[in-house]
Amino acid sequence: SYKFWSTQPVPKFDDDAAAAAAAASSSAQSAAAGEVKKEAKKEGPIKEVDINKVPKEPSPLVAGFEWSEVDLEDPPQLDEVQDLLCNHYVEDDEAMFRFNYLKETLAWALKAPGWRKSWHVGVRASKSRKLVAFISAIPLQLRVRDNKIKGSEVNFLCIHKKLRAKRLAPVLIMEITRRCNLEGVFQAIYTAGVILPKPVASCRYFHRALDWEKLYSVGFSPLPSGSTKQRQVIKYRLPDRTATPGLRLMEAKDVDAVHSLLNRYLKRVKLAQEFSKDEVAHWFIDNESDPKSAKRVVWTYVVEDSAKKITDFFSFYCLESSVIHGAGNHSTIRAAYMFYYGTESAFVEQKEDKVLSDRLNLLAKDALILAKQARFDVFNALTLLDNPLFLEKQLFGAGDGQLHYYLFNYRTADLPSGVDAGNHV
Ligand code: YNC
Ligand code: MG
Repeated sequence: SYKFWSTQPVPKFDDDAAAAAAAASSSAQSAAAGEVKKEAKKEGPIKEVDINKVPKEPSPLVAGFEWSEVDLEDPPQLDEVQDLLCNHYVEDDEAMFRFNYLKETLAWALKAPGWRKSWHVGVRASKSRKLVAFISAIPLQLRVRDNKIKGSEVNFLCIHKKLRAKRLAPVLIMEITRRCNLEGVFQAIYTAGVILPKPVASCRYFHRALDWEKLYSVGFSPLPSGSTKQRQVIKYRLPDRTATPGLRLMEAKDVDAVHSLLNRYLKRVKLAQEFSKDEVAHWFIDNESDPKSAKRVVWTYVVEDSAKKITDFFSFYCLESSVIHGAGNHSTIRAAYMFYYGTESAFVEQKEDKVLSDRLNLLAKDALILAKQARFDVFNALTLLDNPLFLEKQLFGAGDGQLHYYLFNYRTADLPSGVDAGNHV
């Protein structure tokens, strides 16, 4: 029924996506689309917003609660956000594991270039001052097919477990919308594990064990019937050293080359962020130089050839999960998430992606080796970008989790089954 979402500028489930695509592509084709029974809806914004009519003040909260911008530059306030998320954020369907963002990861995700404090929105209990809910946005430039959109990415919507099912989420979503609108931003991208009207793409999570025994002992990995623990351990064993010649950690001097390669590589997909050089430096270079540091958030490796040209890069970031009813030795799982990558092999004329597939398998295997060296227990990846070219070969298995991608106030035809979206922390 979607009492809230049916009032918002998002496509309905029965919006005719094929007609939207046809209408977007050419007038000749939209004439053809006219033959389809439903009216062809145009690609683009769903609702025009008059910035002068955007309320200057938030709508009031129920008695006992108040709005509170969170200052993430103030360590105790960053602690409060981490504490809220660590106890109340996303869990798997069986409530066995819950995302546990490091403070460093939160600061990285929420203080991307152009960030503003007014988009880090908290709700506090008036008496105790306790932070009980949060929602955030960061600015970004999106490209949907050939259209560029100045938008935002909304993330970290979280409500304390004791305040659930009280219709507070719509209030938070309308407040972050108001704050985006005030800055002239009328479109947004967001992801969720739940189905809402209406995903533009849907991805599945895949997992590749790095420490199978640990994953088995915390209940993350099953023992397949007909296998033994020892055989599982052997199956996931990795070489000690990486295999790609010229592979090294990305440095500040690589920003131009990675920026060029990343944006060219992303042109191959229909929905992606467009990165500025500042954004490349922010998202790919960690302040922590030691690749084994426990405070490190993101790892980016480049491949430099003998002519000193950067031919490839890949990256992964750290996101731990806490083991909710951890009776055993382990209270957290350290997961590396495949982030962005790019390779000149994508631009080689080739039959059936053979060159690209071989190259990505080499790079992905090195990513697994490096993640293992950085003490990760599992490597996760979604079915997006070119990931399906290496997932099976590198022994990733399909998980239960889905991730749906959504656009706010923007209509476009569906993207082919998820292999076609940008990444998301
Ligand atoms: C969700 N994840 O359907 P209807 S993802 C959006 N995203 O509305 P109540 C959600 N909407 O069906 P609760 C949602 N989950 O009546 C539920 N909803 O139309 C909808 N979990 O509200 C739901 N974090 O307050 C329903 O529900 C309405 O108390 C019900 O709160 C929900 O960050 C939630 O999974 C998720 O903390 C906050 O369960 C709570 O259950 C919780 O009665 C654990 O809400 C943590 C969790 C979500 C992670 C994420 C992306 C959020 C995107 C929000 C949409 C942004 C739109 C763009 C705005 C900017 C526009 C510009 C410009
Ligand atoms: Mg609620």
